[in-house]
Amino acid sequence: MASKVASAVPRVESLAKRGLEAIPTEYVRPESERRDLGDAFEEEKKAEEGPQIPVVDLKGFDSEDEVVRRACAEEVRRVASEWGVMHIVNHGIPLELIEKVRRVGKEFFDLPIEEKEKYANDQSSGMIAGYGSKLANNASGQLEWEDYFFHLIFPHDKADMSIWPKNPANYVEVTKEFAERLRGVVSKMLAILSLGLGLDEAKLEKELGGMEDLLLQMKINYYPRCPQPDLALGVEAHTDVSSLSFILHNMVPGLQVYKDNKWVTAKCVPDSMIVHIGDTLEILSNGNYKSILHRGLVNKEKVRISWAVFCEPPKEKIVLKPLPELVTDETPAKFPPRTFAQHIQHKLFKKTQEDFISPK
Ligand SMILES: O=C(O)CCC(=O)C(=O)O
Ligand SMILES: [Fe+2]
Repeated sequence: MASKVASAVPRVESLAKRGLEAIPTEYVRPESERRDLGDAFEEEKKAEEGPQIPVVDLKGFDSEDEVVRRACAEEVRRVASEWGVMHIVNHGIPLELIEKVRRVGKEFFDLPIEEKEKYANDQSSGMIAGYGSKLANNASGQLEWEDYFFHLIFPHDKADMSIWPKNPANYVEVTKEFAERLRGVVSKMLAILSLGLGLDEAKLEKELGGMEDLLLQMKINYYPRCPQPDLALGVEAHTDVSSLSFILHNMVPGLQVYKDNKWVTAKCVPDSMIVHIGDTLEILSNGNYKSILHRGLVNKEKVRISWAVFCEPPKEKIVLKPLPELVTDETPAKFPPRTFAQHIQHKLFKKTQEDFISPK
């Protein structure tokens, strides 16, 4: 039912704090999706047996030895083609800095909800940066079990610092430093992925807008404990529209990726970051690199926090299409040319059509 209660967006955190035994129906997934949902901790245990998201060591890429560098690029290429997602270790970001990022994010979410509401976004007027929760955007009113904080973190001159959390006091300093260091890792990953496609190392970075135009957007996902984790999702199944996405979390499981017709639960790998190939790189690589479907489970015991950083090309400036070097008679272009904005629109339209054809 469409209503106009735009003022009070329900925060999942406040629902969770009420100690409900049953979650409100808007959070209950449709029957077809519920069949394979479960508590993230139990799913993590079950996952011990099956296939695992590969762990890739980036150390080799810093070597002076060209053979070692190429071997590292080949491993990343293989995993990006077969999985589209990997845990990276030896990524070059100091672990103390990552700990600080985790600390300031947690401290922000530990603030009372009224404090966080001062940063509330206004999705109806297109202001998506800030503190938010999903608004129902389809007929079923389906919602996700999470609140979030979303903001652009790089380049610094494009970031609107007025909306960054002022509490904790070191949030800005820590996040800025993290953004800078992560930007270095983005360049490194793009160089490795370029090499893997037989391209010049600087190619993908340039195609995506380079230092000035490639934007890093951070979304801190806050998933409260959920009394019925087998009925809900923290984040519904999607592929990221970004070029690359980086994910850190507080070592609580939840992420699942869809591989070979099965959901694979990501293990918590110490000192690693998760990297997803997003749609934009799938397009540029003409499908050589895969943007994998993924979702977030919730659990009964522990709050999960994840930090997703999406590396996005500019909305209008660049037309995304398979790189000519990768288009041949045998491998024709798999994707039509689209700007990033058009790609997002196209996905939204497709989703609306699906909801229309099979309302959940
Ligand atoms: O929390 C996670 O691990 C994944 C979140 C995610 O997929 C997203 O924010 O796009
Ligand atoms: Fe995602």
